[in-house]
Amino acid sequence: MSSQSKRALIVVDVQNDFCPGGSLAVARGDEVIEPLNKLIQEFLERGEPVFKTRDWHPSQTKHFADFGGAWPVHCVQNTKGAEFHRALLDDLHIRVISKGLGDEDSYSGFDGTDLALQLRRLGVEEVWVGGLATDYCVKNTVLDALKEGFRVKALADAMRPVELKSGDGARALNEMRDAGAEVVDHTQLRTQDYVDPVIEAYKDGIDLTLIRRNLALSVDERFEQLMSLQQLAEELRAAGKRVSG
Ligand code: VGL
Ligand code: ZN
Repeated sequence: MSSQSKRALIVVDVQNDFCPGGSLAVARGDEVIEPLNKLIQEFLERGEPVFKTRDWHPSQTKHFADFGGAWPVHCVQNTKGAEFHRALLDDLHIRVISKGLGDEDSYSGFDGTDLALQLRRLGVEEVWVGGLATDYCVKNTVLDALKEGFRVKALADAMRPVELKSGDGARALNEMRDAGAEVVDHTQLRTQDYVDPVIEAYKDGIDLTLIRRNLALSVDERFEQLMSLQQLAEELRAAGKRVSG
């Protein structure tokens, strides 16, 4: 049970420019949102870390065709195209990793970022990866995660390829598998069965749903609950004085 390793979810580049209507639109790219939202919610409910990476380019970079690179202008910092798709779940607990800040084609969420450091500090051993695009940023993020020593589940039904050449998506999945990633459909994963080792340690006689609900609260919501408890305590104390006095 508590032999289960600590996990994190990495949602790669689900940004407007990679979705239908964007400047580097991935066919059916928005279809990754539904499965990823489900996973985001499940991870957050259990207090497990969730990361979103974003392609975050300067307006002039050798990554773009205009300056010698391969790609149309996309995901320029602080533009609408660089924003996460509005249907993708947002939450205070989600950590955002910005990448592609320079002139290199840095496709991986680990390239030039502190993602590996953050994962290690959190004690994470296994990462689940999905998003856009299968044959570029997802693939490179998965390969780097393996190089960094993490176990990887590549969420095949929660990613879509650019496919400059047809077949690139399938080839990318094979590369990930050959490098040691477990390629899975998210529906195969029994995420609900996960048992948090901390909860497990206190298990006797506690209400797990209460703890899960509390883990999902924001700091503000927790503060509000604390204040109302304090108020209740004061009222009880005042009532006690009236009775004894
Ligand atoms: C990506 C091409 C260029 C990606 C980023 O997120 O997969 N692809 N920049
Ligand atoms: Zn890019």
